[in-house]
Amino acid sequence: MINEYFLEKAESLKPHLFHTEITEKGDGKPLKEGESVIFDFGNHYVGYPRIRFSSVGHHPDAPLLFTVQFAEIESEFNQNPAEYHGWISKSWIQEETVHLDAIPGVYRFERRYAFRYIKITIVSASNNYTPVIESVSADTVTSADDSAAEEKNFNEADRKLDAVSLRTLRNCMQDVFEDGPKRDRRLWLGDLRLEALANYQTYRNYDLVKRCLYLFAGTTLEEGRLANNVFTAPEAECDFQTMFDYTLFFINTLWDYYCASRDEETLRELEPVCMKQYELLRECFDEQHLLDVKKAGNIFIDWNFELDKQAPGQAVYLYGLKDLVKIEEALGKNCEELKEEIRLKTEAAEKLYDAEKGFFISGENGQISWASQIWMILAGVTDKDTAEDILNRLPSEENAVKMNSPYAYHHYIQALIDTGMKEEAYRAMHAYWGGMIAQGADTFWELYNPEDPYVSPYGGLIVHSFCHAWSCTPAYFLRKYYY
Ligand code: RAM
Repeated sequence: MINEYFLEKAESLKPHLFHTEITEKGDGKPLKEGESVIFDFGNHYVGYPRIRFSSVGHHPDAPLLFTVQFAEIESEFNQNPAEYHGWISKSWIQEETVHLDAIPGVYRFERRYAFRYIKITIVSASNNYTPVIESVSADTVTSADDSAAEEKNFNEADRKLDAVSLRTLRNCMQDVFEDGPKRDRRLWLGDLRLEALANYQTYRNYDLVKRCLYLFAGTTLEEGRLANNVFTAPEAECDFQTMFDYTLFFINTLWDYYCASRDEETLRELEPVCMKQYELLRECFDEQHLLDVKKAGNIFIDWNFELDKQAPGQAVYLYGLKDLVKIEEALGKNCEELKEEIRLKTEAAEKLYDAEKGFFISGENGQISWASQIWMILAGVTDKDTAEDILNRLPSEENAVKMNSPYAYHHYIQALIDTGMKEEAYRAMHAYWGGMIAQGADTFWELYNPEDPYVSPYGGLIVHSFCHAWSCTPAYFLRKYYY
């Protein structure tokens, strides 16, 4: 369903893009067929590259054919695109084979790329000339205003963590808050929520969050259900898929936006969208008030196919509803019914706590996972002491299903902080995100499991995004809780 009024609002909030020109010079060496050269720009960028060629020998009498690969991290070049057979399209692989007819001349890419490294391989020239790469440049873009993020008196390790987080967020801030500028280059609800939180502490581009909220509200599925992501080109249109938890996060994102901006008009206009989601999702529970995962459909929580989603799903529902109460109260509405719903679902959630095991369990097989503990704590199902006890014992619980993404880790850090375990949170944050930095990350990655570096929900690392916005939240934590 398209809501023209909401989409017009979103359109009027289109961001200004800041452009920066970058250039790396070639070494002047003529390149024979089959030879390659890698240009390193020293940091991660998003933009439109161009390559300037000259040649030695006679006047070029045949077009130059060459391949260009763009990599966010250098080890992407070790992955062979031909060996990727995963379920996500290989069209995401950043590789092009192109012709240049007039030399000397410049080849310009119309498509936007995300890269630090650009590798050029000569496929074919002719016997009468040899190409030379004069330079590789790019018109780089972001809607983040670099001058807006406040300088803080960070120690060295925190400065690095913050800088890589900012680079990640900045490069995902384009026409909307993208999930990743390499892939999927679009607006996802779960990602938006975390990007917005980091943005309030850094670039403070409130209008971009507002635009994204209106894009979701302006393009819903039947009955007004929010999709899990929205396309913005050629026209705004939502995807056909939903996720139970992502739908609820619209409520949290709107509330966070209101707290940061105090924009009551937006709160008022989008409140009915939140209520609609509640009306639709409250149907997904059984008579015991427990989440019926079949009715709930897709629940994301983390990129982990082993994970049982019932307990964390139940908790995310409460987490969403608690912010819905705040929205209703801020608008002076009666929310007794909502509070009763929270009471019933909390009672049911409490029953998922297995006193013998000392953990929340999920699903028919009573699975123990990090995600279940974390979400139950975030949803306020436990008291502080129980939360602290759970979080203290969790790392040594061998059988607990672990986390694969910085997205899941974000919630772990938040749960520690909410429980008053700020020091543990600080250490965990440095250990995890610092692990990516130790491997040379200029921007944080979509997936990172230190114990399983090759873990991939897609079937290959070559389609992973290595600048993924949901991993940018150390900047949020550091700035909000530590400085
Ligand atoms: C990935 C996207 C996005 C995430 C979804 C669930 O494909 O990149 O970051 O929100 O999955």
